[in-house]
Amino acid sequence: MAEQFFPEVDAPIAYAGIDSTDPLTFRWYDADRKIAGRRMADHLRFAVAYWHSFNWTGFDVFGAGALPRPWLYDTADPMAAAHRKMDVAFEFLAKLGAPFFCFHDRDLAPEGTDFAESCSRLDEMADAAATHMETTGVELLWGTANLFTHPRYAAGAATNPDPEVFAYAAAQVRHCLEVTHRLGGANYVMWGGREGYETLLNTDLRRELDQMGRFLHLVVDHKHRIGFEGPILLEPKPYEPTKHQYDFDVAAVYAFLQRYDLTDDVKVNIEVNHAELSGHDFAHEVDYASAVGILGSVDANAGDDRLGWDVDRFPASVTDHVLALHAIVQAGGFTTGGFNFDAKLRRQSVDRMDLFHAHIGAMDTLAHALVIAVAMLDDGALEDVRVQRYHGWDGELGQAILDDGCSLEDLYGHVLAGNEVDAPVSGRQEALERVVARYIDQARHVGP
Ligand code: XUL
Ligand code: CO
Repeated sequence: MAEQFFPEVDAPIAYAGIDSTDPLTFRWYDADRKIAGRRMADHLRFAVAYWHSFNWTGFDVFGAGALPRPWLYDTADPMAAAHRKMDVAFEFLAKLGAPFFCFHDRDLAPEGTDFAESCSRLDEMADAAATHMETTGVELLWGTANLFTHPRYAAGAATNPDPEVFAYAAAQVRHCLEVTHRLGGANYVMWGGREGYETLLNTDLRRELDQMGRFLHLVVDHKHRIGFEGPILLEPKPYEPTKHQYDFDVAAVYAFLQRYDLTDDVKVNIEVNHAELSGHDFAHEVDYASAVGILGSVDANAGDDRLGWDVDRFPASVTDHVLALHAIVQAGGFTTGGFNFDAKLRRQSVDRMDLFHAHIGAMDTLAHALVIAVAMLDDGALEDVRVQRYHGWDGELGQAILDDGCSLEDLYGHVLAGNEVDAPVSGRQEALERVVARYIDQARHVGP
């Protein structure tokens, strides 16, 4: 075995109960514990993101980073560095006890001097990953092609004005999808970071949308051709890097999928910080996706109340996640999806162990939110109130309105006949906020 990068951790991080003061233990995440009919691990399906954790030095737009990632600084032999990075990544995954990882093609293997070399490098690293996966039992939640870093994609990939760039992106996705398939990936993700525009002055928006629809169809066709069973997931984000991204939010993605007849094969990967950038709560995006049947997976992270950009913090607020967990469990939970930590350390977090503290904390945050959400669902704490609030729709008038035979004329007659509206009923928001607060307080009594 290669030299250990995290010698401080000599066994997988264990659950030690909510009173544990050992920072290298879980206080809420108890992988095998059954809750709402499933193991906690199967509800949450945690994944570590290869890019932020192993492929990022900590640089920001104002300066270089200094995170301890020696393989990123020693560029003499890029493939040796890629293997070293992978050894460390799987050491970390195994010691953390995360069941999944996610990658971009370029995270695993550096781009070569031409496309063929890029492919062979990725194949070599995929073979190495397969061996690591076998040894550790770690699985692949999803793979994705990086269609945004290289300057060739400055004006977009699928939406590029140059069809040669479209072709290049298609070739790259074809290869990455096959690698993802070979590694047993449960999903394939596409984040359209540069699929949008900087200015409408030079943009044919209608044409770009058609190109994106065409691209997605090519990907879906290929997925069927090779027998990849997981869904293709689009990842909504309103802007950054571009001024406007077409996959703005879940609603925009759903409209796009309907227009191009892709709702059978494509779902969404919802990222918390992206939801916030689009002006929504994370729970809104989850609820919307669930309502229209395209909830796929989640990129778990957190924004910052006062910073209007994609800061990708590790999630630390239980309260912020309770409603989203409630919606996910209520929707039947993840099928192929999971919680991928698309989150990065702060630039000053330069101790090796910070990566453990970040992930352990994030896993506990979501496990804690899961426990609260399940308790509320078990008691119908919110659901009973919701059912009651809409009960009129189960009655005679509600059913008649929903019936195709009902006209505006009928309703005019109904009201004219003297059916005045009763006094408005309270929406009870503050009372419900108290209910949620009570479940949060009481979680330590219900477990885990
Ligand atoms: C960027 C982002 C990406 C995608 C995968 O904001 O979230 O890391 O998750 O390309
Ligand atoms: Co993401």
